[in-house]
Amino acid sequence: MKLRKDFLWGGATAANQFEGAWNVDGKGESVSDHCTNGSHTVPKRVTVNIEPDTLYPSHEAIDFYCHYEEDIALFAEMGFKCFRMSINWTRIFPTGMESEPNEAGLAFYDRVFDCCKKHGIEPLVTISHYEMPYALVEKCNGWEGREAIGYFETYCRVIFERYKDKVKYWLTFNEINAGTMPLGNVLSTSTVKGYSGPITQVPDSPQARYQALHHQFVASARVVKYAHEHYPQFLLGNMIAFCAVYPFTCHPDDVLEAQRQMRDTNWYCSDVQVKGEYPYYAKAFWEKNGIELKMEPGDLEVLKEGTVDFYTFSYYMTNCAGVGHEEAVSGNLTGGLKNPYLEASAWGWQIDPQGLRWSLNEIYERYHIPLMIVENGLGARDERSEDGKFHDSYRIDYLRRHIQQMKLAVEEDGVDLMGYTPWGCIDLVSASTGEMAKRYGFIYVNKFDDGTGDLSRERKDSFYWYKKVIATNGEDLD
Ligand code: BGP
Repeated sequence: MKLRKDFLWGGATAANQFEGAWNVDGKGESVSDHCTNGSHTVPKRVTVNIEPDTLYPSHEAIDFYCHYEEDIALFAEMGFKCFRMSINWTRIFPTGMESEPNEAGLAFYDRVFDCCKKHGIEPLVTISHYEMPYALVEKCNGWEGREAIGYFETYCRVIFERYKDKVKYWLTFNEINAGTMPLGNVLSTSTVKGYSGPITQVPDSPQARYQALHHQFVASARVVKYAHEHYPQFLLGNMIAFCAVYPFTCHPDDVLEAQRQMRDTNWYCSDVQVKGEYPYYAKAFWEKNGIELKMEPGDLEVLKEGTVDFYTFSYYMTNCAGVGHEEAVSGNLTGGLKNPYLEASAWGWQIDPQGLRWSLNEIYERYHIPLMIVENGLGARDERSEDGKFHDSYRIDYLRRHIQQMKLAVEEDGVDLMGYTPWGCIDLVSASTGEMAKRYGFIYVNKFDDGTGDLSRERKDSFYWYKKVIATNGEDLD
């Protein structure tokens, strides 16, 4: 077995983290536009009002809005077959509530998709990637309000119809399982009405958050169902921040704790979106946490009818779980216990290539639908070398080891994998910290944490390496 001939090699981005042009051509404000910068040690803040003299990294980001032709040409030079990007809801519906879409916003994505087509690149579009209109935060506390479902459906119907001949692959919500964690309040469920302060200290209401998550499940299922009925050529996927958890030891307490965390953070969401129903332990979970979900007649049916065609996920690290152990580490959305066998990135995310093979098998065994890795990569500081170039051998090493394990999962284990789009293929703003210094790209962008920089683009060593990887369909990883 080999990787598919039409394997979707590419890279991934999100509108709020790279487009900039936050208030241009009729665009409204998204929840991301209300987030300041931060760092590994100082959390970013969300603010009710846009404060003067405060840096909001999404406002300019790396200005893909004006550089898209240059950037897509660079992706094409690397041989990308696929480009994961998101549509900024507020470019299409500035407050989320208009009855007519904003033509200038629609026209922008026409230009982007046309440019992809010119270069033979297939777009993979995330419909909602941490970009809810801020006006909906004010109106209905983000996804807690059931009316958000209808606004989302209107948005989806418009973009489906407009781009039906240009886009085949769609993901409904980025990392929908962020809603299972308090940190998800800001970017994911957007349940931050009236709150200004650090994103780590939002007053958390599990009741509101899980209600919001239920609304996202219903919204996702409704639009998947609608797309299947009207656009049979579309393929729709879910998107999970796969938080792989190992037991810290073989003590049964640790094994059970790891199982609990796998359920609560991963399977709870993907069971709904892939199997079309809440898992059997959901009821006990709600009871234990004092959650009373309000469901309307038809909700459970639509979850059944709107299951996804493929499963996508982000994979950065693994964590350990157990009872009575101490040394903690951070990670993508969730932290955990330090694994003594692994090293971590400068931001404390534990690097575990074999964990990717393990995760691919765990997921495929459970669902048996095609998988796609839509985020993976190393956030690192890049320093210019004396010869003026960026020699990012550490990034190449990280990606090489992950691709090796990904191939083992396909070639030795038989997992059905559609593609691989590493995160931040061009340097962009970090979602968790708002930094530019945490770089993932094959392409360096001259933009810094204080907002300065001329936005010029340069190829790093990893650019040439990844080009060779794609050209050989993953055979040459040297
Ligand atoms: C995921 C998000 C992305 C992205 C990535 C890397 O959670 O889907 O938006 O940012 O993580 O995380 P960070 O930017 O915090 O390093």
